[in-house]
Amino acid sequence: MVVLSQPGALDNPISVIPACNAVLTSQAIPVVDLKDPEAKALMVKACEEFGFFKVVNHGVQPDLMTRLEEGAIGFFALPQSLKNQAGPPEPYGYGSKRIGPNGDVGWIEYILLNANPQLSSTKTSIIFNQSPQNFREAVEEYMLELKEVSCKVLEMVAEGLGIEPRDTLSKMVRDEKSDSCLRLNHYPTAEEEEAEKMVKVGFGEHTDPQIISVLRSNDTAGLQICMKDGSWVAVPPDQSSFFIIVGDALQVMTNGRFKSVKHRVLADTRKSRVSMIYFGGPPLSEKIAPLSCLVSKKEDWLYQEFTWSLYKSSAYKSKLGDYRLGLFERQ
Ligand code: GA4
Repeated sequence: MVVLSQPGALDNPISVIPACNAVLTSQAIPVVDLKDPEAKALMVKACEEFGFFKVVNHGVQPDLMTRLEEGAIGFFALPQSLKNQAGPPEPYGYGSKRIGPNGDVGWIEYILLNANPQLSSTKTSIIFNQSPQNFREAVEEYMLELKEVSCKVLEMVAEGLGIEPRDTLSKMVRDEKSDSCLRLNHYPTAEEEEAEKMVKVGFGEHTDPQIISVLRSNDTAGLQICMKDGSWVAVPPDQSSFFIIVGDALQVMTNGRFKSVKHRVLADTRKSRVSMIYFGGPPLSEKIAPLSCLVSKKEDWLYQEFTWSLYKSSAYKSKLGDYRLGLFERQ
């Protein structure tokens, strides 16, 4: 792997990988039609095998996705000095190239928004004050819709696993204190000649700490998921579908039956990529532990119980690629 430094801009360089290294297949990715009578069982199978699947027939209007994408593109097109006023993200707000507080970098700029409007930060207000009103409206509408998609998927998964009541998982995301968030990512194009030969690491490999993430992107490739054997598979973009990502908290609640999938974005620097991800998280005070209906004996628990607040603060002390659940495994 070749690493090019970005003089003056960052303490750490953004990694670049020769494009020819990305020899990957994509046939493996499961697709679940929400209207399919077999959908629940297919979701469970996909979560066990991949921690990842694509959802079609989800009912979210394409127009809402387009409005949000256009709003995001409008914000990212603002002068850098204006965007910087809404950053750095702590953790909410505008960020550029730096991801998280511990030195991770990527070929990316982004907005991170709390889904709970009561917890909106000053930086969030700066974002919306600099954008047309319809951007704020699209964000609010999208968050409501995506909360529903997340809860619907979690209810189907719960039914597929035989968890009762069926809202055991979804109620954490539906809770008014749920610690969910929305991320709008922009992986820009690059001007250098290098762009022809190289792909830059847009977002390095990581798992999502929350229960479930629902990703939608424009039609630019870049997302890759890691298979159980450690190989990487490129996910073909599909702007009309959602991609479901199992998070660490769901791995714990299923006692490891579902694995939070390691994923990354390798940016194609000839075509910009815009993605929007809703992260469904529990309330900060929620206790996360293997569900008793899935593991009856406590001695079979693979993880200790923790509050979401503790896990989140531990995640923010880690580097992006760290295995964060290691600290919470039982001996
Ligand atoms: C990964 C999933 C979400 O994008 C995110 C990220 C967060 C951030 O960018 O602020 C983290 C990362 C994510 C995991 C470990 C910590 C926190 C950056 C980082 C190094 C918003 C989240 O919740 O966790």
